Amino acid sequence: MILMDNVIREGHPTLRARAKELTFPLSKEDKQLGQDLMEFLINSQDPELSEKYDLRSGIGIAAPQVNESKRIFALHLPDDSDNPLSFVAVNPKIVSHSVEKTYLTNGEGCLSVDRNVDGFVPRHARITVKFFTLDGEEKKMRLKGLQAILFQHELDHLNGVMFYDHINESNPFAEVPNSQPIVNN
Ligand code: NB4
Ligand code: NI
Repeated sequence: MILMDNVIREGHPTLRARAKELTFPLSKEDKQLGQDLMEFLINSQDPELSEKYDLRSGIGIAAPQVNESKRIFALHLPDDSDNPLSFVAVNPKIVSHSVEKTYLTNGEGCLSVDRNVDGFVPRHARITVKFFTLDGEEKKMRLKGLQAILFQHELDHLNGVMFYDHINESNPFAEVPNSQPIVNN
């Protein structure tokens, strides 16, 4: 079971590495890793279990965050405007994206960052993605809104990119041209 002690924090070199692609069929260990990432998200969103195990609540987590430099992550947004999202993605990629941008008006956080970093994180508003399931089935889907932001945040982790790398250094709240902000919290 993944606990916060298993989550590496900024400064750890694994968070800045490009993670390795997985090959199919997945090893038992890699399948287990995918299941463990999803289990962490479910536990972290359960009021009793998150309290019991002192978990920070998450809607996504990527393998490099548990010091496994592999191209796999889990997303779990069960009640996102009657459009639930929950899957483990292996070797994920963005095949196309909108020109329009989006961002969370309250900014982003990260399980690997123990501080608040203010500022807008510009993301593609809509993306078409491809990935493989743990069983090696290829999926293609279109994501928008928070789901699109979440996928891009996790894909960044596989490429050694942190959310604050995208924040305008001189003005963290600078207007994001051609964007549709998402008001959260
Ligand atoms: C990834 C997200 C940061 C911004 C927006 C939000 C939460 C994370 C990080 C975009 C992606 C983790 C992975 C939340 C959260 C809303 C839904 C359902 C019920 C509580 C939960 C709280 F927990 N970010 N945490 N941060 N990351 N919304 N929600 N709610 O997930 O570092 O790389 O349970
Ligand atoms: Ni993160």
